[in-house]
Amino acid sequence: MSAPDGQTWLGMYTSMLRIRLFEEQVNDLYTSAKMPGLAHLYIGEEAVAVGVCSALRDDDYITSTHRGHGHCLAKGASVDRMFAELLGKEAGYCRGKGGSMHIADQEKGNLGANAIVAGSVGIATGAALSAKKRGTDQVSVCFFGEGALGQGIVYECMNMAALWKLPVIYVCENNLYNEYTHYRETTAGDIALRAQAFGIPSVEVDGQDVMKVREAAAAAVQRARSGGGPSFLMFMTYRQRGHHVGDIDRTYYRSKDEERRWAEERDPLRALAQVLISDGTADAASLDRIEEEVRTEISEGVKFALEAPYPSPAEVTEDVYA
Ligand SMILES: Cc1ncc(C[n+]2csc(CCOP(=O)(O)OP(=O)(O)O)c2C)c(N)n1
Repeated sequence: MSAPDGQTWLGMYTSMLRIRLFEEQVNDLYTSAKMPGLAHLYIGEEAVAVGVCSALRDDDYITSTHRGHGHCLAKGASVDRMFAELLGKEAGYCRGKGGSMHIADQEKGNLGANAIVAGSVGIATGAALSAKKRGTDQVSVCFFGEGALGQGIVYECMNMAALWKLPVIYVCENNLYNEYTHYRETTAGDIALRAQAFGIPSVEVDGQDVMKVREAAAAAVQRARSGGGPSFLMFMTYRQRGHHVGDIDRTYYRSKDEERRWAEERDPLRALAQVLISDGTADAASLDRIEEEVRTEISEGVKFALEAPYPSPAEVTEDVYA
C-alpha cells in the first residue's frame, strides 16, 4: 500500500469527525427519549476504527462489538441507515431488528457487530479461513475490547489462525476499562505475550494517533494478504464517555481529572487537526468547511431516520435467527 497523501489524511479526518458527530447525535437521541435501549459510544476511540479500516479494501471483512458504530461507519456504512437501525426503522441495516449492537453491512464486508464480549472472534477467524479456502486474498479484521482477553475463544481462535496461517488481524482496543473495572484488575501479565505464545506477531501502538494506527494496520494487512498469517495489534485508547449512554456518574471508578486529561491532551481528532494544519495540508477554514459538511450529513441522516416507517408487525419473525 502506497504512503497516504494529504487528501487521504483529510478523508480520514472527515471519517473520524463523522463518527464523533454521529455519536454525539446518538447521545442526544437517547437523552431526548427518541431511541429505544442503550448505546455504547465510541467517542475518543475514532482513530482506531478509521486507521485500521483505511488500510482495508471494501471486500475485506470486519467484525465488530457492542461499541461498534465507529467500526461500521469507518468500513463505509451510511449515516442515514445507521440512524434508522438505531431507531428500529425498516430502512435500517437489519430492517430495524438489530439496533445499536448488531449492525451488519455485508456489501462493505462488515459481518456484524456482536454484543457478546469476544463473540465475533470465531466469526472473524472463520471468515479468514473461508477466504483462504476460496483462494481469495481477502483479509479479516476482528475488533474487540481488552475485556475480551478474558474469554477462552480468543485463544482457541489464535491457535487455529497461527497453525493454518489465516489472514486475520486481531485488533484489541484497549480503552483501559472493562465496563467499570480497570483492565489491570482483570488481566494478568503482559498482554502482547499472549499472542506471541502462539507465534503471532504482536505490537502495542498509540491508538490516539491515526497515522501510527494506519501504519501498524497496513503492515498487518500486507502480511495477511501475502500469506504470512495472523497478527495481534493492541491500540491504547480511551472512551471519553461512559460505558454506555446511561453511565453518567463515573467517579467511583475513574477520576474526572483522568477524563479531562484524555479529552484535552489526547483527543485523536484534535491531534490529527494539529498535524494537518502544521504540515500545511489544511487550515482552520478548510477544517471548518469539512465540519459543516459532516454536520449537514448527520442532521439529514437523523431527520431521514426519525421520519422513516417502522417495519410491519407482520414481518416480526423475518430475518431474525435464534
Ligand atoms: C460474554 C459476555 N460477558 C459479559 C458481558 C457484559 N459486558 C458487556 S460490555 C462488557 C465489558 C466490555 O469491555 P471491553 O471488552 O474492554 O470493551 P469496551 O466496553 O471497553 O469497549 C461486559 C462485561 C457480555 N456482553 N458478554
